[in-house]
Amino acid sequence: SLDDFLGKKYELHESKNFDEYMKALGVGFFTRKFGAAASPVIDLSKQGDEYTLTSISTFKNVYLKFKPGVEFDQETPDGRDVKATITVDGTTIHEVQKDADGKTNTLDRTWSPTEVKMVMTIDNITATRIYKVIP
Ligand code: DKA
Repeated sequence: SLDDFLGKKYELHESKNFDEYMKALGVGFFTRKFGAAASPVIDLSKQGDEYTLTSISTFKNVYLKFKPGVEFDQETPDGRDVKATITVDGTTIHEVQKDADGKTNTLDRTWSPTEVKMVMTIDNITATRIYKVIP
């Protein structure tokens, strides 16, 4: 289950179509460049029934706190305010973000012992990011 991966650290290893994805989100030039240059290290922790997905990088440190199935207000790393809901399915977390215009962005992250695979989609534009476990 997802909780088997608590405390394990993974570092960004591969990123596909991320610039196109950020453009589709409306992210500006400089944020796209700094965002693309970052190699975040992520880890998942849990306090009671609340998870924290921590992402540390030169671009930004992000602490994404969520309870499965409970909608919350999220400020995205590039500073947009969205309503987000995250559900847990096996070792995958499915995140749905809705912005003020009702536009939907989905982010799926799947944990395995060797990697975390992240797939993000908005407006039929999909980006894939692979994080590799730090041994
Ligand atoms: C990640 O966690 C990427 C998350 C995507 C955030 C949206 C745009 C960020 C702009 C730098 O690997």
